[in-house]
Amino acid sequence: MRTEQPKMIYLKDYQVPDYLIDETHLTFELYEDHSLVHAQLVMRRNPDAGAGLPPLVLDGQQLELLELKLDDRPLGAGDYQLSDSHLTLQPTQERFVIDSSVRIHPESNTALEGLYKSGSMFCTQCEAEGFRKITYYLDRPDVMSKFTTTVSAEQHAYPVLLSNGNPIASGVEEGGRHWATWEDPFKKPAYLFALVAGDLWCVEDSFTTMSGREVALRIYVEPENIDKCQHAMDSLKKSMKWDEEVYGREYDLDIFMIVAVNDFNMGAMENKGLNIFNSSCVLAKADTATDAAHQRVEAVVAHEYFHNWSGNRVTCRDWFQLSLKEGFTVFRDAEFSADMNSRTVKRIEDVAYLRTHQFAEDAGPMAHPVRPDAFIEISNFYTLTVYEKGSEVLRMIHTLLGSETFRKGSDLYFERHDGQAVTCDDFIQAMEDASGRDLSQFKRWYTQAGTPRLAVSEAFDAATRTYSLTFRQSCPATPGQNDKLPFVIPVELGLLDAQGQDLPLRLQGERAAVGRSRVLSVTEAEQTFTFVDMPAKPLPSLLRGFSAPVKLSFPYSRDQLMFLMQHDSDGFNRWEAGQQLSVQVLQELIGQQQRGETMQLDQRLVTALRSLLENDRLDQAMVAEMLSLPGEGYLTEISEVADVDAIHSAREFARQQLAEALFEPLWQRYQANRKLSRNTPYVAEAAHFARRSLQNIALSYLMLTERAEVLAACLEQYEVCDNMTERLTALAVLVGSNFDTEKAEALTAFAEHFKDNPLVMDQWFSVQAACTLPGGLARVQQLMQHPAFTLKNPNKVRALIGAFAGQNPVNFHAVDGSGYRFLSDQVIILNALNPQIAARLLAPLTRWAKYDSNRQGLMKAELQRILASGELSSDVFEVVSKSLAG
Ligand code: B3K
Ligand code: ZN
Repeated sequence: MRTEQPKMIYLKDYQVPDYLIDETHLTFELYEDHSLVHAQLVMRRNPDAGAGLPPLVLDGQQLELLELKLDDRPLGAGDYQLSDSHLTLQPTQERFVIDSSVRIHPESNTALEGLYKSGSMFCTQCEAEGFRKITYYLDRPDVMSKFTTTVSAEQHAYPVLLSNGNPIASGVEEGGRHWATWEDPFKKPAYLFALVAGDLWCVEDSFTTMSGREVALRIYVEPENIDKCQHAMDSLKKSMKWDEEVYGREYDLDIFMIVAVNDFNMGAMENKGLNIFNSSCVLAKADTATDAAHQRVEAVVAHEYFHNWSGNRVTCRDWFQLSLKEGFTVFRDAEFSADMNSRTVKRIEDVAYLRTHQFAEDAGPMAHPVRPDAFIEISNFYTLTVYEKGSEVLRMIHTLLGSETFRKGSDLYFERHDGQAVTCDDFIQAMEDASGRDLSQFKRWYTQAGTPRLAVSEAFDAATRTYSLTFRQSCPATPGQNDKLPFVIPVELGLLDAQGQDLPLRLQGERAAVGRSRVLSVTEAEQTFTFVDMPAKPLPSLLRGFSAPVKLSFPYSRDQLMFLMQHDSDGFNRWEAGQQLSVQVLQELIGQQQRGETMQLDQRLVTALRSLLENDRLDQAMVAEMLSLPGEGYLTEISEVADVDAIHSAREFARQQLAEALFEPLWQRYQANRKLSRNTPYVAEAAHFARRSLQNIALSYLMLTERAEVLAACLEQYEVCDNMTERLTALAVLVGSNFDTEKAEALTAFAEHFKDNPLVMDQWFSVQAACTLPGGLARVQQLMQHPAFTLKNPNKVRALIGAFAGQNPVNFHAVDGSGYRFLSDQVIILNALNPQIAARLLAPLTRWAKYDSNRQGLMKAELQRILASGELSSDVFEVVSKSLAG
């Protein structure tokens, strides 16, 4: 907990470090009730920082200084100054060596930052500023050093001792202890440091790189999980190959290790040569992990591996540049997943996520540019904007330049900056140099927050056979930014004729048509593009593949949307047309509900979905995506003032009506797919994901009819299956149903069967937390008493409290404010235990501006209560204070 007032840090204040650390030699002595860290830092004055010898200010928090030497000379208390966060001393020469010894307490570190214990193992998490909780250091990413690390621990309890790089020596000591030394030949910033000590088993494999080097691959887990590593290992090998083929990037050490830990604040961490993962992002096996979990493991393994180049070999100069590595790496992993699975389905999932969650963040009090210009606590800026919008920015560059030129740009970037800590400007410069294009206007995507709106209108002139599209862009004000300049918005589009064929696209002034789907760059506040040779008025298909992260509007009629659903050559836009149709229909129901009228479902939606279900030539995953109505979160995001209850009942009404009207085709598709699933062993591949996704969405509709044969099928699926995807869906739909006896039995049986598997128990908590039946808060409070629940484990907090606040709007937003009060109670407790998790859990309360004035008042009162609750971490303080100011 801080004792100094949290202060804002600004990008404009960046200065190069006064000193550099060429070598870092660390020795850890790990014990049960404390640990000792000895650090030898070989330092020199930074030649780029000016003349003279300013004081050396090292970062350090929660460290007990035992000994300090400068060039082997012990320093006494008068030779340095210590504060809560810094150690300051005066060097006397350009080059010098600092030796320090500190005592730390990993055994009581519940913040899970720095060195801590997860179960019986020691592990680390240093990004962004955790290394300063391990030793006194220049804890900033532009100080890159060569590390050697020696770890010593009791041998029986900690047979495995790991750190970055290659193992170079090991031995045993007297008294049952042993040690190992690791050397990392690559310079790295401290945030990439890692250490692990534990009783771990490992799965081994190897990969031969494109230049013929053999790399040992190891995944370390607790012994009971050794059977759940194969999928991650396969994913790792695919990632290594893909990065060679698509980006020409080869792995650079002789060994690559992944360690799975149960207590972890995020998904995973790309420490050089020693990735540390939340076990939820490594372990996957048919009977315990769903299809979604398998895909997540594949994506996160790839993401962390790709960081070896985009993040580690070339890193960030300062934390404002975070999206340099994160946006780029998310873009890389998204393309990898698209290549490994269904490209269109991956895009649909990512866009649905972006529009629901990132758009909401970008419209709220924590809105910030992809490259923020100020922060109080950097941990709060590992956001959807930095990651997901950052990835969209990279995708737009890729779209504008084309993949070949983009690759030239990335080659130039890696070559030019290998071993350096750089900025987003350096990245753009490489893209400009490789392409010869001027991206200066494009760079506004890095500096202006908020989601741009793009309103499109059309005009057709039969006499001149011309068709014009006019684009008007605008961007709402965000905290600290009122007036925005126009963005460069790449709009991929096609024009459909009456048969649904893409017409050749020739713009006025062009000699010939340029393809049938093309990218226009919208760069002005208002801009018109005129197409010639248009025999009749076409129907536009706009923003194909979601070519820019904007809110596009065009006055489509429902019939036009149905036409696009059937005919658009762009798969993403077929889905998008279905979403827009559903949104129109649902908004009509919401209006009827609010006016107290009887709800009437537009039968065109039934017709459109029926034709999808009856067409067995369509990709089943696409059919499943198109059957999924826009979520309550998305309907909230696009509302001016979200009426939580009307949104919920309108959507449930529509689902119920669809289930009854489409019972026959749903039942047929369900039975056919279920039969195949029953007779096919589980395979984690796209075609199988597709079959199960259609089967499972069909089941979720069918259960709404409460017919006996469906209940029997659901119970049979629950009991007779070899995989968690079928079992968990059956459980989830039972939980959401009114079959109370069957529900209770299934929940009990499930918990009994999986009580020793924490990741499966997380899923058990989540399906109950997300259940929208009345009484949600009471159920969650009851579950918090369950022996498998603990506030100390971030996965449990997310599975139960996070799922309740984030995925159960009708219960969380209960009009008496009980959901808000519950959440803030948990935030106040977690503020002391784990500030990063506490600050993240708060997100739903920061969205108060979306709701009616009664709810706004209740939400703000809870934020006030948190603010007044005592000494706040900088993490929670920043989110709460900005939310109240907004
Ligand atoms: N780079 C890590 C983020 C860790 C942040 C901790 N506050 C995970 C990732 O993006 O790969
Ligand atoms: Zn990352």
